[in-house]
Amino acid sequence: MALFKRLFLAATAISLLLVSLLVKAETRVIEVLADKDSSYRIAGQKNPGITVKVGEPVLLRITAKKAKTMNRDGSIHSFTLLRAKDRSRVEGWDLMLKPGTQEFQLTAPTEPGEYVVLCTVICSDDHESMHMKFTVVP
Ligand SMILES: [Cu+2]
Repeated sequence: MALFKRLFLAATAISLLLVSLLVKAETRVIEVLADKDSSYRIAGQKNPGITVKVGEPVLLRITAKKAKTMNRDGSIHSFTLLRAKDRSRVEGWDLMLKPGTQEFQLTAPTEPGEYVVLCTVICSDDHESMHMKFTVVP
């Protein structure tokens, strides 16, 4: 009986590991640069924007470079997602950025539509212009 239990636990552990590896392999990686001139950049995009599927798992890899000013806690930019229609924040998508590269494992919003990414850190005189389009498709 004890052996059965141990085998069962081992099998459960292995299958959980396999499932998590599969999920990881499927996760799309989105790389963003939060740049020193208070703008978001995405390699290969002139007019940067992000499109995701409803509920899609995404890994955001954000590199932040300091502009002129920063928050007291050391955050130099943020990556904050708002619904375009009412400017309300999307839970779990208010990411404070420290200098360097950080990764965030997130799930796309469950509601399709237009969203806005913006920076909530007063990072320079151009801070107000630090935003980009974010679209959630069904
Ligand atoms: Cu900023």
